[in-house]
Amino acid sequence: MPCALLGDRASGKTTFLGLLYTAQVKYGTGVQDDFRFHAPMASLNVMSAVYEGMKDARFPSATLKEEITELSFIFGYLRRIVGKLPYYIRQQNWSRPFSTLRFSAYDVSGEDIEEFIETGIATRPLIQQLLKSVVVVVLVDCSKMTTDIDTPGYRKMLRYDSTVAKLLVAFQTYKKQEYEHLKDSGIAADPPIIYPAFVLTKFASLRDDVLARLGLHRGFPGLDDKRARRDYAEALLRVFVPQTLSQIRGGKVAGVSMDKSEYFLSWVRTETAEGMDPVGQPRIVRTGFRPEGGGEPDFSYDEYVAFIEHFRDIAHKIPDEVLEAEKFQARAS
Ligand SMILES: Nc1nc2c(ncn2[C@@H]2O[C@H](COP(=O)(O)OP(=O)(O)O)[C@@H](O)[C@H]2O)c(=O)[nH]1
Ligand SMILES: [Mg+2]
Repeated sequence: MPCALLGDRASGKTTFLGLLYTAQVKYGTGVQDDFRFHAPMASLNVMSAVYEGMKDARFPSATLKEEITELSFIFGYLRRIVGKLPYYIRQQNWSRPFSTLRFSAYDVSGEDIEEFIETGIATRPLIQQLLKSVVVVVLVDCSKMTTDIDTPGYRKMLRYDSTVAKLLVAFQTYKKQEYEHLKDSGIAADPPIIYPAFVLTKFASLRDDVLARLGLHRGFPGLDDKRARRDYAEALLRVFVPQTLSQIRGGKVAGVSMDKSEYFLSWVRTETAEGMDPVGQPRIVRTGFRPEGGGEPDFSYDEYVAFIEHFRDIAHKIPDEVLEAEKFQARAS
C-alpha cells in the first residue's frame, strides 16, 4: 500500500526517519517478531547515517535543496492467519504473510508539488505516486509555532497548511476517480477511505508563550488517553494548520471519507546552555553514553513505537479492493 509522509523543508523529515530507524532497531530486536522494517539501500544508508550521527550528538545537516534520493521504507506486520500456516511456508517469503505499508517522504515545498498545486496537472511520476497514497502522515514543525504572526516561520507554516490542505483534496478526488474506474470495469469495491495521522516534530521546541496563549499545560497527554491527546494536538493544529485540520476532520469529500486521525510526538532532548541562546546546531543528549561510543539519542521512543503499532491495524484493514485498484492501475499504464 503506498503511503505518504508529508513535510515542509527543514520540518524534521530526515530526523524523523533516522529516529524511526533507531526505534525500529530497538523494537524489532526485542520480543516483536511480528514486525518487519525494510528499506531500499539508498534510504537505509541515509537513515542509518542519521542514526550514527545522533549517537555522536549531531542532527542531520539541514536539507537546503530537495532530497535527490527518494526516502522510503516498508512496514510489514504479520497477518494473524499466518499462525495456522506451517513454519516452512512462513519462512519462504516474508512479504506474503505480512500486511505491508510502503511509505515515501515528500518535501511539500519541492518543485514537483508546487507545480502540481499551481496547475492541478499530475504529469510528474512523483505526483502520480503521491496521489495513490492511502495513508497520509502530516509532519508539523512545532519550532515554527509562534504567537508572533509577523515572522517568516509563521508565514511558512501558513503556506504549508494551504498546500497540504489542497493535496488532501487532490487525494480524495483521485481516490474517487479510481473508485469510479473500478466500478465501471465491473469490480465491486467499497467506497475509499484515507487514513491520516499527524506527527508534531521538534515538540520540545514548542514555546511556553504559545502554550500559555492557548491555555495548554506543558505535558502532552500519555499514550493511554487518546482523547486527551487529540484535544491537545488539535488545540495547536487549529491555530497553526487550520485548513489541513479541517480537511482531515471534515469527513467526506467527493464521497471519500477520512478515517479518524491519530497524533504522535517527535522530540530529541538537546543540551541547552543556561542563560544563553544556543548558537549553531544544538547537541543531542544521549543516554548510556560512554566516551568510547555507544550512547543512544534521548528521544520520544514510546511515541515511535506507538506510531509503528498504530499502522498495524490499518495495514490489516486496508481492503483487498485497494490491491485490486493497484492491479488495475498496473494494467492500465
Ligand atoms: N531541537 C530539535 N531540533 C530538531 C529536531 N528535529 C530536527 N531538528 C532541527 O531541524 C533541522 C532540520 O531537520 P531535518 O530532519 O534535516 O529536516 P528536513 O529538511 O525536513 O529533512 C535539523 O538540522 C535540526 O537542527 C528535534 O527534534 N529537536
Ligand atoms: Mg531532509
